[in-house]
Amino acid sequence: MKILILGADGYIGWPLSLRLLNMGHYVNGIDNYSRRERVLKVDSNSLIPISDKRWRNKILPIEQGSVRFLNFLADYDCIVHLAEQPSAPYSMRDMGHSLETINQNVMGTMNLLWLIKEYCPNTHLLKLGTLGEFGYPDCPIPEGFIEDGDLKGLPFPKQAGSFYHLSKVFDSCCIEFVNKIWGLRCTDIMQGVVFGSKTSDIDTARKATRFDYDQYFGTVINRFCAQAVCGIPLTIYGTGNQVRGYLPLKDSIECLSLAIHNPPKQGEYRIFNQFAKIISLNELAKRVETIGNELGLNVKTEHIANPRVEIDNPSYNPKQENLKKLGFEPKWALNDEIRELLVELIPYKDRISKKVIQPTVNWR
Ligand code: USQ
Repeated sequence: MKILILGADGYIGWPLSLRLLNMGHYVNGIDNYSRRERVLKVDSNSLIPISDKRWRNKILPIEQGSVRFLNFLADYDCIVHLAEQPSAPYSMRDMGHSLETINQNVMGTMNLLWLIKEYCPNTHLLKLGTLGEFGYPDCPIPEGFIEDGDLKGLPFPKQAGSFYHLSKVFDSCCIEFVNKIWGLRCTDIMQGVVFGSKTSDIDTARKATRFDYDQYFGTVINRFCAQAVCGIPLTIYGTGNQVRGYLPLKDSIECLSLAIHNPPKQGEYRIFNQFAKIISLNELAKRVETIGNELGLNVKTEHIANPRVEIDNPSYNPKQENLKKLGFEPKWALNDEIRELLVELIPYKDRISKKVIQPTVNWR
């Protein structure tokens, strides 16, 4: 297959590119390196060092690409769109950062949808959304559409928890709309919180993917593990009863790869709820603490005032059928994943900047 990856330098884009290359596909990547720049701007850096120039081809930010320059899009079987600002706290920092997020994410998606219509209406668009688009309602969350009753077939309500999540909601609405009016074939991935640094394709230090732990770009398990290795109490926000769907990086790559190899039919818009384990923050923190202490670290936990506005919903229940039908099945144990990550991070502990860990962005 010929696959174009937008956001190919990122935490997920890079290992996905490696996987597809290893499978023998023709893979091209586009990235404007905005993630690298944003992390540096908040005085942090990838904890695991990553190489400087990983893509030989021309780096071309989507928003600078005009229709004239992008007619090569017609060559691809699949376009994977990962090129977005991915952080909820970053989007809640102030007006400028919320506008930057909405602008990059929504405009990038809009540009891309028009380009696909113009140049490659048969190409499969695989777009990364987020499970947080649905919020945390007190009922099972279907894969995008209400499954029974009078409202059957209508889109399941979206309840975003940040301007970042709102940008993804708007993306999804646009994709669903262009599917209806132009018949584009799209997969919209509602992905949970990804953690970890390893996939089977990352077999040398040169192939490492970035690993962030700062208050903006580090996801919670990655942050807890970094905090554990450098002796900072794990920062549990609020009660710690918040429940989320998590998946290790290796499952994220596996699922995206399944979606690429099993494209939707022409004119089909499908949604995948992509996660592997549903668990509360307190449970996660307890596991990191226990495993860290077994490894000789002195791990402590701390509940700090929640800077976000969040719901505790212990009955959180997103459904997952579409990926299972394609053969997805998590084959790991959370404790093993946490142990592997802690062991991997220990040698880098002196690279951790303690001043970028505590949250300073308040949702209120
Ligand atoms: N949290 C803590 N302590 C921390 C950091 C986070 O208790 O030090 C809590 C948060 O309050 C939240 C949970 O951990 O309840 C998850 O936070 P997160 O920062 O790991 O994840 P989130 O902001 O929801 O966003 C991440 C990715 C985003 C992706 C999303 C999937 O950054 O790109 O879309 O996970 S989901 O959460 O399902 O919407």
